[in-house]
Amino acid sequence: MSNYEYAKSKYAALGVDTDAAIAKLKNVGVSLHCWQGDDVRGFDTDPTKPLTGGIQTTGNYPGRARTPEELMADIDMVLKLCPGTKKMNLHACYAIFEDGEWADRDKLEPKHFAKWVKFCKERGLGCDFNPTFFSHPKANGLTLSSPDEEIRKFWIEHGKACIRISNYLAEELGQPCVMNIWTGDGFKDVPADRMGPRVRYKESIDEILSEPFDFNKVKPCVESKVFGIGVEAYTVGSAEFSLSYAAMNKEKCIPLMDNGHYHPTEVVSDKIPALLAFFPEIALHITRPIRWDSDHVVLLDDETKELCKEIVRCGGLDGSVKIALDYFDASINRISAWTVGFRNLQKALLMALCTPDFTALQDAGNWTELMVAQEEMKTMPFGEVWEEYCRVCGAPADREWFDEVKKYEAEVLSKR
Ligand code: RNT
Ligand code: ZN
Repeated sequence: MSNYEYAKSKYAALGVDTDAAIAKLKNVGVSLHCWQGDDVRGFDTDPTKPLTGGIQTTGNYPGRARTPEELMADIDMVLKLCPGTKKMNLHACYAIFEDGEWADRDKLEPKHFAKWVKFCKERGLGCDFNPTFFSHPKANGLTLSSPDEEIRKFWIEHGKACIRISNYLAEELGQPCVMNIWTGDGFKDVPADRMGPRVRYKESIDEILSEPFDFNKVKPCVESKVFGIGVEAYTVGSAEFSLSYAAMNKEKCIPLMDNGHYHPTEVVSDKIPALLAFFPEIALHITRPIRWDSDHVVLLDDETKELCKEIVRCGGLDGSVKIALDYFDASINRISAWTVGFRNLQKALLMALCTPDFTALQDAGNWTELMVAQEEMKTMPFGEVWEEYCRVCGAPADREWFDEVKKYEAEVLSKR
């Protein structure tokens, strides 16, 4: 009996079909964020200028991708090292200009993403998209909530351009494009007017979403955040603001929760069924918050497992939960950061799929046995199932992929 056969029989005794779990997860699309590879720089602004607009990367590990070619080569490594179905996730600042051409954010067109479409088509990937409301001369203060009409209009035009680009991505790649609106709009210290920016933000999103689109193809989201670097006192797109916006505009917009964007003891795992009781679709950014940072590499920690348990338990793998990664670490090998996070999310999803449904124990009020059963799941031979999943997906197992990263670092990254 192989190790996997043994593990399979242990799970089967609990009523879990590990082959079915593997087959199910294999086809679940997870968005891979392009921005881990270059510290959220993109290609449309001066790379020597610091990031602005409520996010920041720290660290200067060598090997940052500086061009579309370098970023695509790095993404190819990650695609190879990770099991499962991937979808690309791009930001508008990753527009690729040709022949010395350049377009400002309000003038971006689908053609500026033609090379990404080619990249995705060649690899059979769908693509999600994000307008970039940061790291730009017009993003030094408020953007969509700005009291300066010229600035606010500029960013509305950017949002509309991004709807058109998202539509292009969806049509070209034959998969819906999740388009996430996040701004770092907010204030470092106690504001005089909390209402004005929120009313303007609401009107701006209304204007962006007035751009015609098919909600079956383009899936606009609004992402909330409780704080950002330099905007510690007040964010315009707070949890209540964003959730209310999505609730009032269900026919054209879905809520996005980033689990790094809440108070430290709040957990997004619990919010998944809360939102799914009202929304047919929700979107997630999976990340790891530590103290004041919201964007550390995803680990196989308790909350990642609980998030995945809720996604699975709530039927989210059938498309109602749009799953994306969102983190960036510039202090370690970036390919490794990407791979560790993606593989951990896959592990947590597979673990959830290999967990029996204990609802009957809960409904019978059998709390003693529920605790025993849930605790005993923690020492099941999951590693064997994970290894089988990697094998079925044609991806390297644990302890096999990191050598490839080291080789790539020596041969490619260290020469940049
Ligand atoms: C920032 C938000 C946002 C960004 C990306 C780059 O706190 O989480 O989603 O990380 O859009
Ligand atoms: Zn996010």
